[in-house]
Amino acid sequence: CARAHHSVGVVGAPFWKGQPKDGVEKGPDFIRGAGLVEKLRKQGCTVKDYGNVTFQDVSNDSPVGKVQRPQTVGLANQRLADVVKAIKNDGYICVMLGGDHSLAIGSIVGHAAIKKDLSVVWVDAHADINTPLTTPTGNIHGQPMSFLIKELHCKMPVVPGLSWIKPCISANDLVYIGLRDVDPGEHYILKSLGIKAFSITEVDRLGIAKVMEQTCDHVFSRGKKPIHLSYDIDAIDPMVSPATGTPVVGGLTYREGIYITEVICQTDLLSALDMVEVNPKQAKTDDEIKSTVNAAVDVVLGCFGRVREGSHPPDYWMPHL
Ligand code: Z70
Ligand code: MN
Ligand code: MN
Ligand code: MN
Repeated sequence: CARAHHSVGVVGAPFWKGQPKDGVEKGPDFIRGAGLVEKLRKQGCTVKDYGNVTFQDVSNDSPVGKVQRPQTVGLANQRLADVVKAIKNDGYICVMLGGDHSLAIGSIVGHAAIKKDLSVVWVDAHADINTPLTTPTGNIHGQPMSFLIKELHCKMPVVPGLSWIKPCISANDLVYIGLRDVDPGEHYILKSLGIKAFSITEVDRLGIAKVMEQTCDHVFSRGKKPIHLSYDIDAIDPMVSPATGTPVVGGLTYREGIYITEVICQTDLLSALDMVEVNPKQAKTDDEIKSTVNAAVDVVLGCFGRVREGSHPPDYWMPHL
């Protein structure tokens, strides 16, 4: 897979209003600024950069129950879903650079509109599956999966601005990796729907290689379907990726975080990737920005054939005497 050809469509989604901390809208430009597109091409990918999505502001977007900025987040995700649809229709693997994790709504809805029957692998410290009724914060970046899971539909209130979202993922087709900050309502949902979740404790118990074997077994058990990988940079330990809105100690090591992407790449089923929650403004130093952005870039590169053992093109010719 090291030199397998990948066609990659990159889109930036500079949006932060799914949570209260601005700065995460700078993610796409920082990740591009670190050379993402050039590095993907250097490892053999065909890349089209679709630029950044532009988002409209919605005035008078007052909370509905606890839910903050439902109209703004809803409209942004409708826009994003249309762009992701276009990228998939053009035949690319879609890479969405966030932005906060509420954007997974548009990314997954757009993806699912083109590829029926997806698996979702969600790498995150958080489960992001609070419903508008269980959310302790009201932040929609803590709720995206609740809008997307078919089995939760009956528990979802109608929220103006978000009522267009049609759930498109079965509870059986979702796997979590890296969880370590899960709210009571979320834990109840995971257990009652039997959602496959490898918390950081399972990573400790099994090791990341077994976790990925079992992740693949689970997502392949109902046939080979396209994979949507939704990768929150806060899954990785804040020693490595501190520039994020909600760092949680005791995360994945850099190596574990990258190993996940190498295994996903080898499945050859990756169809869309979200790289979200890089917030340069949350960094205390330039080195913290660098380390976080570098981890985000390496996650994307790992998804598209970068292998740490090194590689050479099939036509490599050894210099000789
Ligand atoms: C909490 C909530 C969250 C990311 C924080 C936190 C969710 N469970 N997600 N940071 N990326 O607000 O629902
Ligand atoms: Mn590959
Ligand atoms: Mn998240
Ligand atoms: Mn998170």
